[in-house]
Amino acid sequence: MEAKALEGVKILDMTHVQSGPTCTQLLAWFGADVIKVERPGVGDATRGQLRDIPGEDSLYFTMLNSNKRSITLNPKNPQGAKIFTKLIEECDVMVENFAPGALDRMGFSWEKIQEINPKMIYASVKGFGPGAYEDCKVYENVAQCAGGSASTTGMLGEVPMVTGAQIGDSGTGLHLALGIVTALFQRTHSGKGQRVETAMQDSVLNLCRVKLRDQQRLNHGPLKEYSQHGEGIPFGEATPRAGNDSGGGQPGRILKCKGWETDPNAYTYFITQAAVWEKVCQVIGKPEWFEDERFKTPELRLPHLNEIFSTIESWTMTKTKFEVMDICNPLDIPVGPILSMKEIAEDESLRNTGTVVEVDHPGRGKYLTVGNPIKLSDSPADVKRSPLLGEHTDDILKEYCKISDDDIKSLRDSGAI
Ligand code: CAO
Repeated sequence: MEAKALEGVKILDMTHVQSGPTCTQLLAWFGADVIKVERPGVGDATRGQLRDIPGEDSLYFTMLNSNKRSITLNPKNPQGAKIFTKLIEECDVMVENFAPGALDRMGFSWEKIQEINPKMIYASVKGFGPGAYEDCKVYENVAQCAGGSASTTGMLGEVPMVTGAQIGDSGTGLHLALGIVTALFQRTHSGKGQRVETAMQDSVLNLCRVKLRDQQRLNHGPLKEYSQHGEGIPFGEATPRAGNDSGGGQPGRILKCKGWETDPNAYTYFITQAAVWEKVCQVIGKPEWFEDERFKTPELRLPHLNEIFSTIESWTMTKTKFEVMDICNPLDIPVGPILSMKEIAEDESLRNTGTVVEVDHPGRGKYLTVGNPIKLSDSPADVKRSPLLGEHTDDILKEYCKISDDDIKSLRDSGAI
């Protein structure tokens, strides 16, 4: 078998729910040995959440815990604490996303972990960084709101909106994974471990930094590329909700396509990129627009975006979203169909690249999951099903702690595993 990029790296995975598991799943795809520590008899709460098949691990769990091994262990039990200490000695990285202080309450503070293993990289996700809210428990949508995303998402004049993309959870998990591999790299020359911390609020803000850009641009005048400017709606003090306006300097909108009356996803995103303006005029049957004084430059077009896009929409409504793609792509006009999750699940090219993968599970049978979106030519990710609760407890205890079958039995009797 080919060696993987992170082969030999041992991860003590204390994560649960989504943010932490996203991170450790990535590390597992890159070849790390990820040992998921779960509470005996209970496990990660998501195993039982949003179940579609009674009694079986939920898709919520199975889609976030591929390629990991599961050990049940209670570090609060005195014998469990000894095993946990041994695992800290043996591993390179420990990852957790418990509520603030939970690991300290288990008796394993950062200071204690460093004492046990000075080379340990200790990585954690919390909702907020140090400050007024550092003790708060945080879920996805709270992070989206506190990170500035919700105030800038949605339609102008309507309520703030959270997005379907899990930028708070999975976004933070991604940031954490980068922090871990960076710390692993630094350890190769420093010889020391370190602490890696990511706050969900910070990660969300990092992903919507263009909105903080616009906040500062507002001090110097209106944001001319926002539709509201063309509509004569004055700006307030803060970056407004931009609807479906394009985030960059090239105006774009979501437009109806053939079938929109019955299909909620019969839409396309259409960008009137300046460089292809002439082609846009031609393709929508308005070649005269190219000479029209009102539309001559991108700047001149800004106050007329409603007229421009409603005319383009009259054209897109005569085509399916895929026909729009087929016609515009060869002309370099940037468009994108609004794909439903059903269409994504059935998309052949996503299957071919391993981005959408079918996996077989002993309890639930076949299910789809999202594979590694980061493709390494020398370290391809083979997606393996998520582990059953405690499936690898005995193996890991023997391998990492050299414990005999008899001792495993007594550990089990004591509730430590
Ligand atoms: N054995 C024994 N006890 C265990 C255990 C194990 N293997 N694993 C966890 N526990 C215990 C913890 O020690 C903790 O106990 P105490 O509260 O008595 O110290 C308890 O389980 C629950 O931990 P929690 O407070 O983290 O869990 P919660 O369900 O109440 O909160 C969440 C969930 C996500 C809000 C919280 O963990 C959090 O804010 N995490 C940080 C931010 C985060 O990652 N949010 C993303 C959520 S979605 O990805």
